[in-house]
Amino acid sequence: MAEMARESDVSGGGVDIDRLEGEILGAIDGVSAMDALEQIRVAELGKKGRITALTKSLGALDPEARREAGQRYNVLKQAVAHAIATKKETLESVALDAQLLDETVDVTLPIRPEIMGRLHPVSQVTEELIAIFGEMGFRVAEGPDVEDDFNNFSALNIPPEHPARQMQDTFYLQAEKSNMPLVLRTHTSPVQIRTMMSGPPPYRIIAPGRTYRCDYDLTHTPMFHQVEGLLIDRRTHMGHLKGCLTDFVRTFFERDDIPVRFRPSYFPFTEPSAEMDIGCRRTADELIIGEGDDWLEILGCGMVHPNVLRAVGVDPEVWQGFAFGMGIDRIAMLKYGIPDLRTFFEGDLRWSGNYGFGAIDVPTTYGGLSR
Ligand code: 2NM
Repeated sequence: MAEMARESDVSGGGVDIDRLEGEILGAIDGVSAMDALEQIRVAELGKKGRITALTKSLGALDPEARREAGQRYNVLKQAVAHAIATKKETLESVALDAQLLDETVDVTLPIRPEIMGRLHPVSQVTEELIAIFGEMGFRVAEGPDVEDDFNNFSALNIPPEHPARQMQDTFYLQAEKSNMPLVLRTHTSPVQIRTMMSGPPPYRIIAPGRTYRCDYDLTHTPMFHQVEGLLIDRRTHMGHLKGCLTDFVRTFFERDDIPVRFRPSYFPFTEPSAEMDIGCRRTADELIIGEGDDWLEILGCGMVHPNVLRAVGVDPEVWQGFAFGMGIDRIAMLKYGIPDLRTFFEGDLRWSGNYGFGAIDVPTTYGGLSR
């Protein structure tokens, strides 16, 4: 040790480099804050730092001593730079550990209701529909909001002159390249078309989602939600349709004695077509569902038209079935007593607080749909 010290004494041209190195490394070792470490870096390696000054002083030495001292200073410089870098890493990792410890989230803490988001009634009802029809074997199918004329109209047996195609009812998009007009889907039926074109029967699907029509008043918004269902098999008949939809409304409104009736109707895509009513009672300011001798229209349905099956390449001599459609917003209003449709899309947090649902419990038919 004494030998070494003497030697570096010589190479340092009067400065004890070993002692200096020990002193600096000791200071770095003792540091516990990033700014103190930076101060040391500036004081030693900065433009006016001690080691920088030593290097500058080399010019005054004769060549032999300069070479020897230069090598020693370089070693010193590297040792100090390395010690600083290592210390910096340590400090950063200590800071991260402290931050992680400080920001720990205790997931076992009870929920604070005042900061919990609420599920929109449309989302809640959609989950309920999925639960009910899911239990009957229907799977959820989805498709794009922007559709072409074939999927939204032609394949559904809606002729070119049909009023539904008019500009007043349908949002047409500016055609970009082709002369094929695109539309915002006016119903979710194009999802059924896509499903039938993408694989062979049987089919058992529901398609919930956004739909668009040029309409805005007390009971209509230009964007609204629909669910449609499709069941195609070899021997499906109107009795299946009636049983399926009767079970549905009774489960949905959570009353197993709701009276139902089917009235003849017309849709281009079904034959025969029907509208389903449920029993209700109307008082001055209330609508009670499931009792009384008044009727309330709830959905449209029918046996899928052979022309629709032909359009998607399904043989109507072998396959047949039913389809139905209803407004999700409307059945949400009926079930949960929400008077004004337009409030659905205003994004008012006070409204969500009042009409919204807890986001934790998933509706099931056995666990209670709306509890
Ligand atoms: C309704 C009423 C009756 C319907 C028909 C089809 C398809 F694609 F299979 F032909 N999808 N949805 C349908 C039938 C929809 O909504 C009131």
